[in-house]
Amino acid sequence: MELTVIVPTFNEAPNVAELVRRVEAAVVGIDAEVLFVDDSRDNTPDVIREVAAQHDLPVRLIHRDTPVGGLSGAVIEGLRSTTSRWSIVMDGDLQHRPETLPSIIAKGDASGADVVVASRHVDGGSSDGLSGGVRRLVSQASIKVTKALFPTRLHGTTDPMSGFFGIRTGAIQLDGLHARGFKILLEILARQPLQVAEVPLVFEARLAGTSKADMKQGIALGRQLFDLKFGRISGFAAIGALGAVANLAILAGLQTFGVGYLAAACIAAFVTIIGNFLLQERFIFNDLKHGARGVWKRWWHTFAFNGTESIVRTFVLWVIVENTALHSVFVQAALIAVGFSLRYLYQSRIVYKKMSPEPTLDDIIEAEEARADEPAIPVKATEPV
Ligand SMILES: Nc1nc2c(ncn2[C@@H]2O[C@H](COP(=O)(O)OP(=O)(O)OP(=O)(O)O)[C@@H](O)[C@H]2O)c(=O)[nH]1
Ligand SMILES: [Mg+2]
Repeated sequence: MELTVIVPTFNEAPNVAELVRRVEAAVVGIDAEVLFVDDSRDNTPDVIREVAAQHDLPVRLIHRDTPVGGLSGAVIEGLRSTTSRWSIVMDGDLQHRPETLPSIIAKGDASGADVVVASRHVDGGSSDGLSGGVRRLVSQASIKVTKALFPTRLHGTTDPMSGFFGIRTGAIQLDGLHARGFKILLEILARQPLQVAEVPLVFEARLAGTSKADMKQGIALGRQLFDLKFGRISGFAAIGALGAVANLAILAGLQTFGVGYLAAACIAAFVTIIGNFLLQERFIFNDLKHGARGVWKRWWHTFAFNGTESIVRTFVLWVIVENTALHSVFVQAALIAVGFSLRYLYQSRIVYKKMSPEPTLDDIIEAEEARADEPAIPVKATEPV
């Protein structure tokens, strides 16, 4: 197939019929399909099925019962499930004109680009449909900041936050992408060097339904930028540093209440390991945890490794300090640095490792036991409709 139009949808029922009608008219002469990746909580999937039955244009639906990674996760899932020559990602509320679709492929083929961005900020483009002057200002400011942070990778685009873009299938590495937030194009462009071309985007007002953009998306963008710029390890280090400060505060605090220093150290270590685990689950590995082992297993792995690391580190500290002239604080600092690296490797490679699709014997037994308790396990529906 020539083109898959990937449309992420969240409660977009009133827009589906008009969207499919306009896409079908726009792609005449192109071997195309529409793929809705839907996380709706309303009747959008039913509407998609009804509308699909009324059109010759092939329409597929992936409805996700567990919407991992929100809008970005939906787009990645869509990209994974197509082998068309081009994939074009487009909003489901008709803010993106379907009539632009053929020009994206034409531009990509003429320029040889991997990615074609429909941009509001080139000649012929406009962002008039963006509701409110404040939102337009915020949008422009965030583009400036983002481009300043990634001058090389984003050199080829004037609109790295656009939700309307084409991808030459196979040109990008999907595995390294972090599925979170609204700005999947930014994620794609910042993580890998790609050849980018642009076409103008006239950004319309949303046809019907309600916006899902809110303050939370702004915070998510901040976190995405931080992670893209500094990587996961710096966030991990920040949480580790916070943990170290908390550890000392608890140690000192408990001693003022008369708790002995060894007992206080154990309590401080325990509390900090729990605190660090919760923070890293929420902020550092939140995009990996869904594909990894279960939360209790993640916790026991973390606890066992951190506990063992503390004990071994203290023992090595004792051996070195007793047998050399080195000062204990310097030795401890060096050991903490080594321990930090090992902990990071262990967490990212083992605790949050994506589990293989082949189940182990333990998994099969566990699944059998769970099935006996719970007769109906909902499954994801990938249906041609
Ligand atoms: N699958 C999926 N789609 C989503 C999710 N959140 C938003 N979308 C879809 O992504 C597209 C963009 O979301 P919008 O709410 O229109 O965001 P926006 O265009 O920045 O905001 P407005 O200008 O107010 O429309 C729409 O098609 C939404 O239905 C989600 O969590 N999962
Ligand atoms: Mg919109």
